[in-house]
Amino acid sequence: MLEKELKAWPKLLAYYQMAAEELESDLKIIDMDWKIRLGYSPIEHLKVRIKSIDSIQKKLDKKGYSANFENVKLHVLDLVGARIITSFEEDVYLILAHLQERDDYRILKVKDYIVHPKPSGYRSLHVIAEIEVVLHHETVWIPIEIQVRTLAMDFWAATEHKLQYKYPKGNIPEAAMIGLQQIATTSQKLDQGMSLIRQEIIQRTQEEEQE
Ligand code: 0O2
Repeated sequence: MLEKELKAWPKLLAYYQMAAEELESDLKIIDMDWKIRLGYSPIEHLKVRIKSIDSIQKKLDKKGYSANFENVKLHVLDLVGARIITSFEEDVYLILAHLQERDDYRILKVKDYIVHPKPSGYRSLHVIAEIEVVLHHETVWIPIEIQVRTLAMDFWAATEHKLQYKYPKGNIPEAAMIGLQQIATTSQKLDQGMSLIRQEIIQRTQEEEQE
């Protein structure tokens, strides 16, 4: 049903495609700029995707909306999504600060599941925004979602996501849920440990430079 409607709406889909191109190119440019200027980029790697029709349908079903264009526009704000992976937790917030400074992004909402992890143990920073796409005769703002997280957070999320296929949500045995929460805590400790080591190295290097 939704597939049929979306196929009949190529202009809107084209806007989302353009937004995905713009987003990917912006993020790659930021990454290059950081590397050239500072010798270090907070972006370890990144991926931009357009949500599959199946996935859009599932999201609408989950939220109780019927499958039509209007509901997609209003309620599926992650149709264009980027996932940025960083090495360190501090880098997540460097990326957020950069996005907040830009005029071609309008930040609508920030969901900080790092400070407030989900009950499952999921940690990540979600930035819901609009990206400016400049066309020949008009400028359009398209909704996007950028998920920013460390390698450790991503390891947990990607692996847990795979397990959900084996045990669709709600059916995960309690022991497995507790196990996943414990591993999430371990991944948090990994992040904290790495950040501590990094701070010590930076401090030592600064002290040596002053000597
Ligand atoms: P996909 O394939 O990753 O896109 P929203 O649906 O965004 O309007 P909601 O449901 O509150 O509102 O969204 P939330 O929880 O802020 O963000 C949903 C996305 O976060 C999911 O996207 C996942 O990518 C990720 N996520 C949230 N909770 C978990 C979790 O417990 N485990 C894992 N592995 N990922 C999680 P989608 O749309 O489900 O799928």
